[in-house]
Amino acid sequence: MEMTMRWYGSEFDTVTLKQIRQIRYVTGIITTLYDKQPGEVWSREEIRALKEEVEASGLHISGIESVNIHDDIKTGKGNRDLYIDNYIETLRNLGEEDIHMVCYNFMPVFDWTRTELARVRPDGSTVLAYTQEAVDRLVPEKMFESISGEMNGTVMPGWEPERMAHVKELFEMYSDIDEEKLFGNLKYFLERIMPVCNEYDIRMAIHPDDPAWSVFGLPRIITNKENIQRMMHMVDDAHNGITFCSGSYGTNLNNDLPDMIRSLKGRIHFAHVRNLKFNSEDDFEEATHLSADGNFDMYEIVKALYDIGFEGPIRPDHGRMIWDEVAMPGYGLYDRALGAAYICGLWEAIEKSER
Ligand SMILES: [Mn+2]
Repeated sequence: MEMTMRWYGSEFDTVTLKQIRQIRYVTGIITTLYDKQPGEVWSREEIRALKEEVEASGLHISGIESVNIHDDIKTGKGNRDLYIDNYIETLRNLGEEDIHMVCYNFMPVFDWTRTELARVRPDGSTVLAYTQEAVDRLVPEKMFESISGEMNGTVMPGWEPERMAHVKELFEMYSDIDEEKLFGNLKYFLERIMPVCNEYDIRMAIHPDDPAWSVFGLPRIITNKENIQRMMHMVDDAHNGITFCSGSYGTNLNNDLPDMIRSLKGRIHFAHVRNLKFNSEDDFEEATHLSADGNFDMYEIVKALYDIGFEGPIRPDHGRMIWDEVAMPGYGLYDRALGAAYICGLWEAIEKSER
């Protein structure tokens, strides 16, 4: 594995490449062209400029999170083919620039969903949290308003104000889309992009739905082992793989995370490792990475990745906000650096005990 950190670009991130380099555990950067809208082509020049900036800091790009998918592709409507053509061109340009891993998601309307971005824990740190009760109380169109006040002046991925201004229309677009149709549209998209992925060895890594169940009546398909197996079999190519995000699959306590990892050998191209603490079945908060602080056995998760011979990038996922840092919720420097150190410590211990 390679330890990496997500970085949103110097224009958008409060964390600098210089700071990330000094974590030392981290050698790779997961990044994106953050101001690109879904459906837009990423030019080679833009990709190269980003790459050069990262490399000038002594790091390198280990993958892209994300190249977002236009809603016409997810719904199979309107200009789907045009947007897939654009996506293919972006993949080709990434391949030409020697970038071989792309994370994306196929979630309708909302990317990840949380109901609080700054829940205060007993130690005074703040974390992202979710309660089903709060979601059930909300009108979907007000979702953005309800959380935007806690974004610390940052733009959060998947919650871009431009997109959220059209939430009502987006819901209408998805009104006749059920799980079967969404699976069909994902298959259509994957079949069209696989040739370019094979040509340039680009590993596509779909991010699970977060939380791993339907919210606001919208269909969600990347939620459990059975559905991922279905997705991988329907387009049976090693380049069609997944991002194993413990914090997203883990929202459903029925998901056995180490077992899922073992069953996906060869198809996990990227891993997000993080812990969650459940206060009840539908009230959870993002804990520290430490096993003892949450519900997951982080040793077993990292061990499963080690056992399947995982060689891709891992990143610590959302961290708490600690030490008075002001940053994009979940994406401060300090707690993610602690997370990276913790995961690397587990990895070293496993590696040495297996020798
Ligand atoms: Mn994730």
